[in-house]
Amino acid sequence: MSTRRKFLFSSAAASLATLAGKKMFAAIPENTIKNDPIAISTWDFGREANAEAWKTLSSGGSALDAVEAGVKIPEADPNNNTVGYGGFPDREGHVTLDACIMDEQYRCGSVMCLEHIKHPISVARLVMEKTPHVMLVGEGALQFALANGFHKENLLTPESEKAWKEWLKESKYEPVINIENQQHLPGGPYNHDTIGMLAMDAKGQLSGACTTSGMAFKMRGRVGDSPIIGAGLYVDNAIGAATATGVGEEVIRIVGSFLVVELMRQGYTPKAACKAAVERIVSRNPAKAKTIQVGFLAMNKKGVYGAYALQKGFTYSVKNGKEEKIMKAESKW
Ligand code: SD4
Repeated sequence: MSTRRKFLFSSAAASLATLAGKKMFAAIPENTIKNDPIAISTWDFGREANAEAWKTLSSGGSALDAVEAGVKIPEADPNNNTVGYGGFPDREGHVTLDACIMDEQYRCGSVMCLEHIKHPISVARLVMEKTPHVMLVGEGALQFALANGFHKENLLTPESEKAWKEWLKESKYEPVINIENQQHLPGGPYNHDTIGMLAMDAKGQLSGACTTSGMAFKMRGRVGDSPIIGAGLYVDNAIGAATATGVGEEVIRIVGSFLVVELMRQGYTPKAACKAAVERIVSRNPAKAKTIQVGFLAMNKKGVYGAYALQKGFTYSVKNGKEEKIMKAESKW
């Protein structure tokens, strides 16, 4: 190619890139911190989980170990009514837990509708590491956990049981927007929600974990997005990672976390990708989208992160070598 042709070619390419950039990234300020490692988690209670993950990340440990250790904090917290021990039960009084984990090699593991085990995330990790499978559910997941040294525990705390019995009086089954940040619900000063955590370690490797007791007082056997790879969590070490919180059915319908990662692959910033996924939910059923909450949280391979939700009130927690903070996500409404 002649020098002049080369010049014209590269100018045209640059203009196109600028145009594409304008279209995709316009007016979306990004929260950018580029010093690895980093842990980000859904909701304000992600702060304690991030702090635990940070012990691993700051000592040169892997993102996989960090996310597992991190989400075990809310799993063990009896005052957190939407994750692990102390989680609100299903409508028949059973606490059933869902969790999944994914690492930088596209390895993943998941448990669904697991009862009596306080740390479903660790069982999910064992499914990933010890079996040729991705998912184990219900009785089979419990059997696998018990065979691998986990112990049966009663996960229904007196507070959760009281809340369930209160709920039974009306048996109103309806997701409540931002239930996780409402202060006056039974069971504690804050009624929290699913934790999804994404981390990048000192080697720049990404991993993620997601764990929940699901929607409060759900139908027996109901499973949401959280333990479904691609819906509640997805990690592509070449591109980035994403996780979701809120009404799982709407996240599953659009394969939300995978969608966010694929949009980042196309060049969207994490926040723009989360926003586009939220818009996808709105486009499917605008009337319904107004009545529910869904939030996405994402991080790309450079440690740039962002979030977006349907409704106001979605918060997320960030921890890196420089700072620890809780952010308010922007929202559609
Ligand atoms: C689910 N996404 O089971 C989870 C739970 C949740 O607000 O985040 N609820 O659908």
